[in-house]
Amino acid sequence: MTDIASLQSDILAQILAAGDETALEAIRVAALGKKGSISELLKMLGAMSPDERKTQGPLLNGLRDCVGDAIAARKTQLADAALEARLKTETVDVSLPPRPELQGSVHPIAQVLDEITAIFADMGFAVAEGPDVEYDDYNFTKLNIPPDHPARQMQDTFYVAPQTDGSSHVLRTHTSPVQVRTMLNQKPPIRIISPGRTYRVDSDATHSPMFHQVEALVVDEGIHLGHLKWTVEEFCKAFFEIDEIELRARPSFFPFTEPSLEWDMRCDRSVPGKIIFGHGNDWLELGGSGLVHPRVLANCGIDPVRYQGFAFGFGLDRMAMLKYGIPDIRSFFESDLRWLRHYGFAALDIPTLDGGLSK
Ligand code: 2NM
Repeated sequence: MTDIASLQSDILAQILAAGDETALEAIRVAALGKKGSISELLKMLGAMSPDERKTQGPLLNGLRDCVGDAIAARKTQLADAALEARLKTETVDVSLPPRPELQGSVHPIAQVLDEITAIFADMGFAVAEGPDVEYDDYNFTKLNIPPDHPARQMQDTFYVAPQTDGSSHVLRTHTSPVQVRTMLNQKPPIRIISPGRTYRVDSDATHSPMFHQVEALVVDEGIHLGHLKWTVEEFCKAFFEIDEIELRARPSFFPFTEPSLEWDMRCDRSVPGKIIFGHGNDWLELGGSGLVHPRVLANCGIDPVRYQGFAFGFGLDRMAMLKYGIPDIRSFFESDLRWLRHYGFAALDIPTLDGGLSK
């Protein structure tokens, strides 16, 4: 007869020593499984005499219950310990800063466009837009550049295949056709800027076949060169973020303006790779301008006796290059992420023009 007390203490010791649920389960099978040590003893009860069964029965049942309870208790203990260990290793530090999300940045051309739009909006200009594929008529003819005019060769043009309706299209070489569309559709007073993509057959470090222009147009009664000069000056002060500037006007020629002027701003280029605006012994070319040619006004349905206009235009890409020190125009369109991170602007930055340069 096996000593029940020593079997019990032996199994209980094993249960306490079990390090995980697998070991505990092996102990359970060895004791209470079909062929387990306790099960085998319980099977022997049937062969005992009634007296023997009376004494052995409660003892063996007690052993079975005691071991069963000990296993259940140890199981809970092991599960609690496992959870405790997981909680210790898998702690969440809620005080950690969030992982930075990958963020895009605003392209310098988009930034400069926002800045320029804000400056002109302050002066009461609306933004006008038009298609990149333009009527030859709007891009050239209405702007006083008839089909055989030599000025057509001034800007090497991308021609689009002739249309079935006989109309001739080009990739617009400037945004002036947007001015034409506006004058055809609106009555003066007109105050608009027309930013957008423009196209010319040209490609080197300072010319891209696709580039961006902004042109401004004002049409009203009594418009003269003084209005033009003031507007160019105010724009330059706001855009380059300086109070004192000196502008120089040079006579020029454009078929669509008379007289025509080109504007330079005083600057300092004595430090290599750097341009200081406002003072110095050099001049920076800004762009062209003039009083809208009376023939252009008439072509667009505006009475040139009653109304006068001024217009000017400049390259958006060139403005971005000057203001933010970007040396090669082609880099704008290469989509190089390192370049975009370097020259890009934080999203949601409102172009207040009080710190763009100090970035
Ligand atoms: C320039 C220079 C001079 C210009 C003229 C017109 C229009 F449609 F009113 F005649 N739009 N833009 C103009 C005049 C543009 O860019 C260098």
